[in-house]
Amino acid sequence: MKRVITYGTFDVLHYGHMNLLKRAKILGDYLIVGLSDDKFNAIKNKRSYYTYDQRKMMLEACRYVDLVIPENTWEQKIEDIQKYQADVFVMGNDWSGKFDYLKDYCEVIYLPRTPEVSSTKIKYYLSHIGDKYVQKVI
Ligand code: C2G
Repeated sequence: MKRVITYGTFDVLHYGHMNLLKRAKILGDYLIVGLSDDKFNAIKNKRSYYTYDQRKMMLEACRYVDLVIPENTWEQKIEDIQKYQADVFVMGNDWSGKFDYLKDYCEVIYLPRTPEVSSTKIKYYLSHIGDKYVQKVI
């Protein structure tokens, strides 16, 4: 069984996330997602709309995801790769090069990010939807 691992916040799930998860799953047979917990989000200067438990529940409902584990630190990836016997580490290419050190432990693949969509854009659009000048920003 080929095991794939990826990490992220996955707040306000959208088709860019699904596109990443789908392509990551296609690279193997089993997909593990390291989901940033609320404290780690603060370290990443991110504020999720949904809590960790809510984001976890939604990822576990996704057909491409086999296991969700908490992401608490930047440093846990090597230990996770060894613990979960991951063969492939996958991230969107906005992270290109940032995790090349993991090549000593598994294959590292950066997939093209889906253009035009992000949780930030969605949250901005929804919070400004009443503004008569807001353009569809997604
Ligand atoms: N992504 C994508 N296309 C988008 C938006 C996101 O391919 N339009 C990908 C990102 O590249 C990432 C994954 O979806 O691989 C999750 O994105 P985020 O939830 O924004 O995660 P991020 O904040 O990048 O956290 O240790 C790694 C970090 O936890 C990554």
